[in-house]
Amino acid sequence: MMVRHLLLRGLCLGLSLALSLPAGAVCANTPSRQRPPNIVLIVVDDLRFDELGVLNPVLKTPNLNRLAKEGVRFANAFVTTSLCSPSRATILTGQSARNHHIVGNELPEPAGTRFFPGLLQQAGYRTAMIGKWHMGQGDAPRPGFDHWVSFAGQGVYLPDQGPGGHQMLNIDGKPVPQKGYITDELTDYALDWLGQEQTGGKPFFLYLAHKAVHEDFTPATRHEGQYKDLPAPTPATQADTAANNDGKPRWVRTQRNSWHGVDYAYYGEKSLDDLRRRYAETLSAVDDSVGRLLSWLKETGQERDTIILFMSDNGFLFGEHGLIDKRNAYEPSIRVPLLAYAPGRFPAGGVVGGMVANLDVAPTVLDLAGVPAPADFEGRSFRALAEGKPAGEGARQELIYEYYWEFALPHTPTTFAIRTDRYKYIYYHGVWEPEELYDLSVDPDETRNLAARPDQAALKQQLRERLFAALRNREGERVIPFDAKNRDGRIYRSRDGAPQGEFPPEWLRP
Ligand SMILES: [Ca+2]
Repeated sequence: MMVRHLLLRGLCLGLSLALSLPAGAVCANTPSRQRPPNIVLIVVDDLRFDELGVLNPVLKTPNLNRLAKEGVRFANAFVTTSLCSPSRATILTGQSARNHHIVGNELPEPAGTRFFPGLLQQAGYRTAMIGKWHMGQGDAPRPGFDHWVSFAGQGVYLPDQGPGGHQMLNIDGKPVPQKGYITDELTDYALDWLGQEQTGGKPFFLYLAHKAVHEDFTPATRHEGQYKDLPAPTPATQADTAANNDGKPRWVRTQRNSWHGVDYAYYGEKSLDDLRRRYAETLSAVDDSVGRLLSWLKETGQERDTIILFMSDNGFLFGEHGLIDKRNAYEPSIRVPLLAYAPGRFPAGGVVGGMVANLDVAPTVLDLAGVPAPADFEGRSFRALAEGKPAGEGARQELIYEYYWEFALPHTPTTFAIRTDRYKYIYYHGVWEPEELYDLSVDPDETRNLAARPDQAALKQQLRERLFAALRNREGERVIPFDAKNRDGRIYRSRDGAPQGEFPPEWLRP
């Protein structure tokens, strides 16, 4: 507050002199709280919902813990697509993948795509995008941001990992070499911009989009070995047992031995335990980044004028069902951490049980800023929940999930799902695979597939119909041309017939 109060006094003094009024007379009724709040949206890459010290005390994340303890933690936050680009696009457009059309990691945004920071900019905010954009391969500045620091595609942790041996950043359209460890450097750029921002007199919106903690997990030097003694527990569903495989689609068991499976994780260059530890160590620099931001807000007296939202673009499996990474509709993949910190606005230590989604972030930020949401936003503001109030009419009751098969990473089929507060129904498109149905109230780890049980047929059909009714884009067209699944089809094989097909020999490695 101090800096802004000085600034406001300066502005008021100048205005008073211009109007020949006594200093203070004009500005006595213009406290800074009447101004829209500053908003910082921090999006981390591939962070599990439970990779926080407040949920796993083994992890040393004091600054993230502070966001949770002095702010609000959403215990049931999800993504509508568990993949980098589609989810980031959903966060920034307020639309699902079937409507924003960025359905994979290689696709640029269609011309004319509207990102909500542009609406904040029009409403008088100064806006900055710093970090991983990752929609298409280009790093050029996009509309809606006064300041831009980004890089092509995924980016790299260290400068010498870039193409040609040196990674370049794009800063407001100019190529600038990356100098150091990416999480620290993005934080430097963010604080530089915020420092300049103090003299602007407008509220700020900062989109700080980290590359961390995406694979290849690379901790900052100061965090190397931080968790060398970290126990790396194995999820109960990881082992390749008859009990774990019972009821699971064939693709799940096949994926075990792949880039995204526990038997050949990222082609087996590091053990699962090493990956687990390096993932946690890579998070530590993100925690440091949050700490630097909190310190800056305190030093500049803006703690009570600034809202911080912290989340991940998707979840992450670490062995559940024999899988790693994301994409599928299982809980560790679609759940994300979501913290909302705003002293004086949001209750300290609140835990929200209501279901929220990445689709709801854009309407929430606009709501917090007092900017009307466009009619084509598909989500709903969770501001009331963050403030400790009832969700109110129209609160999210379910999540519609969509993931589209990728040529480059073909292990996970196109997946559609509906998740209510109790049930999850999953359907795979274009492959001969069973559906899945789980009662999460008694089976949160998704171990007992109920889809084939006759006594669940009515429930399965009801969820199928709701899912397929929802899977239409805003023109009312089905997202891909298919018939709604209303019966089981001709799914049977002869027990005595030919076995399943084999992979081609050129795909097999020693
Ligand atoms: Ca991601």
